[in-house]
Amino acid sequence: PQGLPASVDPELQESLQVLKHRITRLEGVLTLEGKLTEVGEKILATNGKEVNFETTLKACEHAGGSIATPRNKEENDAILDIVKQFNRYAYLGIRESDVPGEFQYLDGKPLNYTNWHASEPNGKGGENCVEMYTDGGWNDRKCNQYRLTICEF
Ligand code: 291
Ligand code: CA
Repeated sequence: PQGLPASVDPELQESLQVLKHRITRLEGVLTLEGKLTEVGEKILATNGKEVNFETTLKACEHAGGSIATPRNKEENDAILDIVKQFNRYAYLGIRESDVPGEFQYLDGKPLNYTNWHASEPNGKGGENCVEMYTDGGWNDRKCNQYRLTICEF
């Protein structure tokens, strides 16, 4: 019925519908339990643990995802909801580049959305990671702090 060529086997189509329905129900249950937040095509999740930046990267990768990276206001707000629920700052998937004071995504691409807290970033090369405050603002910060793990999938 949706997005599939008419040539696809009707029984296969029916199976897909059933699977989609079951996934939607699972997402509902996990959202209700506060274990999952959906924002656009992205799923955000936390394990409630506070670890340093490197450990956050590994935990998210191990789970099959990556560290939460807000790419627009909607995503920033969704991450903020989790930060506020746990009342803990969280590291984001953003790092300082080779140019002190310039930050980039983990793949090296330039940021196309920012939400720096007033007078941030101020580390001038000495604070290479970025944390989200409980008001959603960003602060460059050393990478060795214990911060709430939030992953995206
Ligand atoms: C101040 C601001 C932030 C900065 C932070 C850290 C604290 O926030 O200047 O921009 O990232 O200090 O330098 O690091 C230590 N060692 O205290 C206040 C929040 C703690
Ligand atoms: Ca700072």
